[in-house]
Amino acid sequence: MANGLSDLINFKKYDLSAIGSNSYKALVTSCHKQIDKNGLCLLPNFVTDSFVEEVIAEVKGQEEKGFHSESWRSPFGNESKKAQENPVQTRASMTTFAYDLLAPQSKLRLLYESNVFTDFLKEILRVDNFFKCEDPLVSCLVASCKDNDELGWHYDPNDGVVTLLLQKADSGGEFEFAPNVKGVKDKISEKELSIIDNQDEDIISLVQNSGTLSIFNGSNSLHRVAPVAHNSERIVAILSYSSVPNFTFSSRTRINFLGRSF
Ligand SMILES: O=C(O)CCC(=O)C(=O)O
Repeated sequence: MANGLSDLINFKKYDLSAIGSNSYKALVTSCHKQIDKNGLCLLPNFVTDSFVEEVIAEVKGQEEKGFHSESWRSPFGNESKKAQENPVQTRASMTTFAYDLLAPQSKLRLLYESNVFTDFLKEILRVDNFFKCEDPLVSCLVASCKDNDELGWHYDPNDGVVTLLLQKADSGGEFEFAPNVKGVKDKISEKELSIIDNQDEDIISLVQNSGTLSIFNGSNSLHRVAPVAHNSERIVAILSYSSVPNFTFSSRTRINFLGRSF
């Protein structure tokens, strides 16, 4: 598979086939430095131009199969003690395209299914157990935000989220991150409230262009995708992993994300 990977990954910058080489080790070290500093690592131009063009065309070619949803949730997690303390909610509004819409030879599917790529992520995240999911719908989905769509401030239930930006919005749609602000688990801080209110000076607005791979630990860091404005569109692939092999999501999660369970 390593040969085929050069059609997917920009090997000039990120030669994942050279495992064990000095350049590979330097890449891993630089990713660790980024994660240690802010809880996230950005790899610009990670995939080839043809990857981006083909996957966007693939999704655009079946626009009517996308599932648009709008929901409100506690940024702290609906089941958390913090959610009981304060009823504040943030909005998630987007159109999602399920994994089973990707063709067998889709470059996005081939990247997700590549063991070389999974091993690379595992090394960046420094975890012992890291597996791609076996979910036919949610494993690797594409999310489009346009016309005031957004993914409001939230913590993730787990670390190790991986996204690949396919298209940047012309206006809005920035990925914003407030590193390591969770603090005391059961008590909301002024800091968290000022972030959710978009007032905090420690919010980092990240530079992501099409082809940027982002790997982040979002369970301790509030983050969001700001509302997309002026008829533009942001398109991102969201890749899911698990600490156990053969993981599939519940039907409830599938229905929430994609409007169907099979
Ligand atoms: O769409 C993105 O870039 C971020 C996705 C995100 O925040 C998440 O999956 O938790």
